This record gives sequence, C-alpha cells and structure tokens, in this order.
Amino acid sequence: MCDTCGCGQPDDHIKIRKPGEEHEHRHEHSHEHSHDFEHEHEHEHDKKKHKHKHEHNYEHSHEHKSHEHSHKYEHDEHTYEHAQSKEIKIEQDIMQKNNLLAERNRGYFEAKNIFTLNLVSSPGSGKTSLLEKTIKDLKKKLFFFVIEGDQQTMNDAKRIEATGAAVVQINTGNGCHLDADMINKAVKKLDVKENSVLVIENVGNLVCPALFDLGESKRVVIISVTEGEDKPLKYPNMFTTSDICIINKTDLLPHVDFNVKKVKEYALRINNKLDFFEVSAKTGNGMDEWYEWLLKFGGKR
Ligand SMILES: Nc1nc2c(ncn2[C@@H]2O[C@H](COP(=O)(O)OP(=O)(O)OP(=O)(O)O)[C@@H](O)[C@H]2O)c(=O)[nH]1
Ligand SMILES: [Zn+2]
Ligand SMILES: [Zn+2]
Ligand SMILES: [Zn+2]
Ligand SMILES: [Zn+2]
Repeated sequence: MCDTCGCGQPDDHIKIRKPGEEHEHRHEHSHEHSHDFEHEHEHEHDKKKHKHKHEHNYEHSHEHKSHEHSHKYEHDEHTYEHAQSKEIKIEQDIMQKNNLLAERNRGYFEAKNIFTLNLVSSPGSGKTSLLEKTIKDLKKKLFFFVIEGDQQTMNDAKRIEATGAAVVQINTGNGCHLDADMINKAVKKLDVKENSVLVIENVGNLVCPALFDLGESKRVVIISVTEGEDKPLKYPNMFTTSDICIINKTDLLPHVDFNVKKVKEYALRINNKLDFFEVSAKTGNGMDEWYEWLLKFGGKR
C-alpha cells in the first residue's frame, strides 16, 4: 500500500467545500490532531531528555541508550521490530477504523433510504460525464446529491452544480482515495435528504479506492474503451469489490482495439457477480438500461 493510503494524511489537509466556497478561506477544521503518524519529540525519562521518533496510538520501536523508561502510551516492550511489521499494524488499524465508520454510514443511509453509489475508475474514464448526463435525464424522477472527490480542484463539483444537483467537493490533497470519515463529514455538509440518491465520485485511481469501504449501497467500476481490456486482470481488487461495471466511451469502439467480449470475460473471471452496462456518456447510447437499474433501486422523488 502506498504511503498516502492512511499514513501521511493529516486531517487538516482535507478540504470539503461547496462550489463558491473556495475563496472564502474558511477553515472548518479545528487544529486537533491525533498522533497517528511518526514524529519526533522529546521525552523525559528519569530526568534525562532524549529525542526519538514516536508514534502514539501505535506500537513503536525506537533506538535508545540503555536506560529504563516508561511511556504514557501503551506500547510493546522495546523489542526491535521490523519496520515492515509496524507498517502492517498501522494499516490494519486504519482499515479497521474505516470499516467501523463505513458501517455507521451504511446504517444511516439505510435508515434514511438513501441509495448510495461509489463510482471508482482510473482517471478520465468518464465518471463526471456519466453523472452529468444521468442527473440531467433523471432529475425529475430521482433526487440526487453528489460528493465529488479529487486531489485538488473544484472542477467536477462545478460541472455537477450546473446540472442543478446539490454537491460538495472533497479535495484530498495528496490522498489517493476517499475514506468513510470524509464521507461522513461531507454528508453532513450536504444535508442529504431522505429517499434520495447519493453519488460519490471517488478519486480516479484503480488501486486505493478499492480498499476503502465508504458505506455505499453499490460500488460501480467504470472502464472506458481507451484503457485496454486487460484492466480487470491487472487491478483485480477494484473488480472483486464492485457490484456493477460500466463500460464507457463505446462511441469510440470503431477507433480502438478494445474487445468488449474479452473485458467482460476477464472481469467475470475475477468476480462472477458483476453486472455490465455498455454506454456512451457522450452520445447517450446504452444509458437507458443503466437508468432502469438506477430507478429500480433509487428512492423515488
Ligand atoms: N468519446 C467519449 N468521450 C467521453 C465519454 N465520456 C467522457 N468522455 C470524455 O473523457 C474525458 C474525461 O471525462 P470525465 O467525465 O472528466 O472523466 P472522469 O472520470 O470524471 O475524470 P477524473 O475525475 O479526472 O478521474 C472528457 O474529455 C470527456 O468529454 C464518452 O462516452 N465518449
Ligand atoms: Zn494510495
Ligand atoms: Zn507526540
Ligand atoms: Zn519510547
Ligand atoms: Zn471526474
């Protein structure tokens, strides 16, 4: 797992904003932070000060001169752990925390009859385009709320705002995925209503978003025909954890070497429960079947 998946992600680098709020310089975060990450600080042990790298909440190992010392924080005896086992421990804690929060999100969504989709894909597969078209065509029938995720810009949120749907943008800074905590906060900011459809556009990346349950009702992986049909084999996690696979940009099929039959076969090899939709968000081709599916699940307006 890469560094940004959990580590190196101080909460105050995450920005959750509605379009138009980006120039207000409103800081919604308090400067609380937990020491989940490695940092150096001084300790006093038997009146002797020493500096060391230290992770609160988690086990840590560090070098020390021969002296007795105790900590406020629980940690293992100072055995010399391998850096690797330490990393795995941190990953487990992060995933566990995320999964608990995802279940809380899911409970909330179920109680309010909010049908939640988590759109995952590589960058540029057409998530925002698909969503724009879907909202325009179905907004009389379904009540849409949107959470847009990407690292830096408000671009996608502005595109969605133009369709008339309520939207917030989560900028993750260096982070390469959304997590359940960000969704929890964004949902409050959006004030998502009962009997609605909440669509979450995850950060464009076929690896890390697969690891983080957001509490969604269904996960939708989008693959475009310009990406090559071997993606399911190369990025199996994304396909095992998804319920729906949308094959987008089918209008380009005459111009690219992409075998639709093969991509489905590869994807089913990874996950035999996947349902497919073949669409062009640009021309609208194939969108009707996708809409039918959405209308079947989404809370009626
Ligand atoms: N030909 C064609 N182009 C499409 C289609 N859907 C999206 N595009 C184009 O693909 C590019 C990326 O589309 P976006 O909707 O921004 O993709 P995205 O997945 O939201 O991108 P990120 O948020 O950056 O990951 C744009 O130039 C779109 O116009 C399609 O069905 N056919
Ligand atoms: Zn990552
Ligand atoms: Zn500290
Ligand atoms: Zn120590
Ligand atoms: Zn997008």
